[in-house]
Amino acid sequence: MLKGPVRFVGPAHKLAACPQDGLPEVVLAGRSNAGKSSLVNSLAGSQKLARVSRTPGKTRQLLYFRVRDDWYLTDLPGYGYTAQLAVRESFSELVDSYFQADRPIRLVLLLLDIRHEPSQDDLGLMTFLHHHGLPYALVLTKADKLASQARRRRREDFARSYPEAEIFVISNTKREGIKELADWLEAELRTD
Ligand SMILES: Nc1nc2c(ncn2[C@@H]2O[C@H](COP(=O)(O)OP(=O)(O)OP(=O)(O)O)[C@@H](O)[C@H]2O)c(=O)[nH]1
Ligand SMILES: [Mg+2]
Repeated sequence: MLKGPVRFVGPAHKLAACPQDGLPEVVLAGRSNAGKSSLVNSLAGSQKLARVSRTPGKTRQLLYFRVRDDWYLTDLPGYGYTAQLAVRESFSELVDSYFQADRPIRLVLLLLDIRHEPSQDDLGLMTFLHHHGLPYALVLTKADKLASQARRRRREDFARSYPEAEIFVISNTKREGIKELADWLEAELRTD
């Protein structure tokens, strides 16, 4: 858990509505249903902070959470959930414009379901982040769905494929790996 308090600041449906105070942001990105909003709750130690749903596409705006007065956790809408092209494009435009807007992004956490290979959208985002020099870590979610040996194997697979990336394995439901991730984030964001 982060050394709170973590509080909901508000949604931003367009770039102009994002905070303008220059505080660093840790961004949670990944496909819909990967567990981004659940991770906000896990990190904050509150199951009610960010809305989670069985139905993919729960988060439809950028949601800002402030960690103390120091930095933001930004929960992005997930990609790849809807067949409705118009809806899908307006969300992905928001996410694209967000990443290209020169915001004070300190770190991107790319959430991937540990059971699946990265999608085309995941790979596209990784290429984009790499190209723009934005540091990112891979957070493999839903580890509780695998036995420990399979879990270890998946972690090794990812480490082999992405040798330069920091990798975390977590379960939001079993609250595993959360402390390691929270401690690492606090250390990365420390300014003194
Ligand atoms: N078993 C298991 N289920 C999880 C875990 N994390 C999230 N879930 C479930 O996965 C579903 C989606 O979780 P969300 O946190 O809403 O996913 P999201 O990435 O915010 O999805 P969007 O808002 O659509 O982008 C919910 O039913 C969660 O309860 C996990 O670590 N283990
Ligand atoms: Mg969400």
